[in-house]
Amino acid sequence: ISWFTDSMREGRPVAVESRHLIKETLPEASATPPPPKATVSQYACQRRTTTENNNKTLTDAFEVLADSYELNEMEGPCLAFRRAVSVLKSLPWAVKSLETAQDLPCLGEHSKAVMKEILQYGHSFEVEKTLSDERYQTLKLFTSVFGVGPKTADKWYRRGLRSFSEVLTDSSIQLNRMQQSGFLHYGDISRAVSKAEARALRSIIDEAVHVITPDAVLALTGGFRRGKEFGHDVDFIVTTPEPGEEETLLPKIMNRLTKQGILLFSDYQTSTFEMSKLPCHRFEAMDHFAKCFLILRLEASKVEGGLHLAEGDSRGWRAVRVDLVSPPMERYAFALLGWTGSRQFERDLRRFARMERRMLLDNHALYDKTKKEFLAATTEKDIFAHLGLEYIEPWQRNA
Ligand code: DCT
Ligand code: MG
Repeated sequence: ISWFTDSMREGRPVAVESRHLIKETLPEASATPPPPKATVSQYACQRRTTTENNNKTLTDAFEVLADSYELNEMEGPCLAFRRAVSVLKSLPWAVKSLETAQDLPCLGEHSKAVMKEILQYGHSFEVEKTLSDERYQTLKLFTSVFGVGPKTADKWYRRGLRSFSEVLTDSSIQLNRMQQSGFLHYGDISRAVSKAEARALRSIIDEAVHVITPDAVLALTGGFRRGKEFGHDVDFIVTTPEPGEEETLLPKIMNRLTKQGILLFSDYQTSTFEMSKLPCHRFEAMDHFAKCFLILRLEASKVEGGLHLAEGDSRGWRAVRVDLVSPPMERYAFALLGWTGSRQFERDLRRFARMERRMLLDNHALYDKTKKEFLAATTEKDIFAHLGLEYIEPWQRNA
């Protein structure tokens, strides 16, 4: 019948569009078609996931286990729980029983067992155990510091350190510049950034970049572009139509922010991007564009409705994490798609491209392995079209 697409016949679930079937055109044999079941795709890039989460109890629990596996460098089980989380976040309904979750993709034995416990008793023994585990608690605490990753956290833990004060008073520990700033501004940068604060930062960066190049392009990306109310940082893409000029843009912006007295920390990474080195066949955590990781001083007077501060905090300013990335203009669409996220949405876009289309997608380009050529794109819509995917709006990419 007509709503069965090719990939459904092959057993691969795809998002199904409801079509108006004209009765007369249906052949006799299919007079009683099976009820069209709303198939949920195994790929986040074929699902629409808003910020509204109808299964928060379950996803919070799964995220604890995913984080725990990640901290123990067990990639497989970590990814399995991340995928399960993502599927649950996409549902317009709350899972109330195992039966209703039966046909959902990406739910394995383990996640179903945890789900069963939560649905039955309201909590999961394994999740509770993880949350009270000393190693989990300590690694979570240490990795919450800007500049401290799982490796460093584990090193400190194995040295017997359990608290910030123990780390800071241990004379054998040499904190790098990023970690020093991480500790210095810990209170502020572990506090969520509000949408109003993100807007204020946008104005500050916008002013800076346009003083430098009037035809500069600035885009808010990351969680705020996806419509989130709060984020852990604010992500921007800045570029200019003048080829090569984007390479000097970030140092110039940082210079200006320094002169304004609002640059509290910066880690600048020059571009290592070369089109001739593409396509990249192995997975890389970071793209090759010029970028900087900043901590900025944001004044209350710049934020509509005031700063998102703890009660009783009357400093009149706060520190905020800001990331700037500067791709060449002709790579803009790929960078924008990559930096908009979510991480799971990006993972599944790349996986879908590779598994279903024999294409390689990253923040730089899209490569067709069959045609042995790069596919050009000036907008995100072009990239979705090349992949044969329905366009998903940024606010529907909260996978
Ligand atoms: N990203 C990427 N490569 C990385 C890290 C991130 O392409 N190595 C993308 C995916 C999401 C986006 O950049 C922004 O990253 P985050 O700020 O970490 O995520 P977020 O979705 O903006 O979350 P938050 O709201 O907490 O900042
Ligand atoms: Mg972000």
